[in-house]
Amino acid sequence: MANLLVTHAHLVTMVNGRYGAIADGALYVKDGHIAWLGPMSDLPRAGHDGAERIDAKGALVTPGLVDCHTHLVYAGSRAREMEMRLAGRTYAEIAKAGGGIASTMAATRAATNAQLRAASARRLQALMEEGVTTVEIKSGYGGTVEDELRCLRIAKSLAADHAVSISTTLLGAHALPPEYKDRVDEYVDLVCTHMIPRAAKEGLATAVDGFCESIAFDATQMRKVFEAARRHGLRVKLHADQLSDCGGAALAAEFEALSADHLEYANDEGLAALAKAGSVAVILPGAYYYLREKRPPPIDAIRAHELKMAVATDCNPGTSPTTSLLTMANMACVLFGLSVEEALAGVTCHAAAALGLADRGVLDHGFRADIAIWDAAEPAELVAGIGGMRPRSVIFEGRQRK
Ligand code: DI6
Ligand code: FE
Repeated sequence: MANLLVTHAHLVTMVNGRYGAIADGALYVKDGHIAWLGPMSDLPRAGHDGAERIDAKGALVTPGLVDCHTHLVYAGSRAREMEMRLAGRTYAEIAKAGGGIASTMAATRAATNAQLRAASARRLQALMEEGVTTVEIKSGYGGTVEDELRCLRIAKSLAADHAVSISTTLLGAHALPPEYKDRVDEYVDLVCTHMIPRAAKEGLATAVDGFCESIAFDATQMRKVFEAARRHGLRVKLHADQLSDCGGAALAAEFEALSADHLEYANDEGLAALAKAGSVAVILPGAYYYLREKRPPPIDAIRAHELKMAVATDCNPGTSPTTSLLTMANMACVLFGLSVEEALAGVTCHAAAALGLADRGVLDHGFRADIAIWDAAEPAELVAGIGGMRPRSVIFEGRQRK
C-alpha cells in the first residue's frame, strides 16, 4: 500500500470532540493509518520517501464523516405521505391507517435483490459524496427473518464496491408487520428467537436496535429484544423517546446501549443513566424537521450530563428522506442550538463512539486514515450552508477515493 504525505493542511483533528486545530500542519499515512501528524515545522525530513504527496495548500482537513444512524436499505417512495401530513394527518395516524413503515415494508419485500441494492447504493453514494467514510445501516423494512437478513446482507455487500466502511444493525423491532396484527408478542418472539440468533451467527450485525414508541414496541417488549441481543453477544441501540416519553433512555442505559437516538421526550433520570452507562446521545434533526415536531431534544440537559452527542441523517423514506449529513449538522445548530464544534464532533468522533468504533473519527496517531479535504478556510464553512458542500478529495483507508 502506497504511503501518503499531506502537507500544508489546516488540520481539524476533533480529538476529544474539540477542533484541536493545527493551522499549517502535515499528516503522514502509513499502511492505512495515521503514522504522524503535527505542525509543518516539526515534520521529520526523512522517513517518507516514495510516499504519494498531497499539498493541501491551506485547505481544511478533517476526519472522514461518520453517519451513525441510517435506514438506507429500502424500496419504494412515501412522498404521498408528505401531502397527507400537509393536509393535517399525523405520522401516527398515517401509520395506523396502513401507511408509514408498513408501506415501505411491502415495497421492500416486493423488490428483487438487484433493485433493493441499486436503490440503496444510490443513497450510499450520495452520503459518500459529502465526505462520509463510515455509515451505519439498519435493517427494519423486512419484517420477516429472511427479509431482515436479506437487507443486512445487501447493506454489507455495498462495502465491496464502495470505498466506505459499513456497520450494520438489526432493527427487527421497527414496526409490526401486518400479518402479525394483534400478535405483537409473537412477533417480538420471532425477533428474539430467530432474527437475533441468525444475525449473530451469520455475522450480519454488530448491534440490535428497536423503535420504542407507543406506535411501535413498548419498553417491556424492547427489554425482551435487548435480553436476546445480550445472550447473543450483540450491543444495543434504541430509538428512544422520539414522540413521547416511553422510558426509552433508561432502558437503553440499563443495557449499556452504544447509543440512544432521537431523545426529544427523554427525561432527566434517563439522561443521567445514559451518561453513567457511557452511551452516546444521537440527535436526528431531519426527523424533527420533517415531522414538524415542536419539542426539540433536551440539549442543555444532555450537555449538563456530559453525554457525547452525535448527529446523524436517520436517512429513511418516512421521516427523514435525506442523504446530506452536513445539512443535518446545519440543522442541529440552527434548530437545536449546537455549536459548530459540537455539530462537527457529532458527525465525526462522537458518531464513531455511537458505533463502538474506537479507531476512527479523529485525526491522531494510530487512527484509521479516513480523511476529508475541503476547500474551506474554517470549520464553520462545512456547516454554515444548507447542503451543497463537497470535499475536494477523500482519503479512505489511506487511499485517495477515485
Ligand atoms: N423512527 C423513525 O423516525 C423512523 N424509524 C424509526 O424507528 C421512521 C421510519 C419510517 O417512517 O419509515
Ligand atoms: Fe431511525
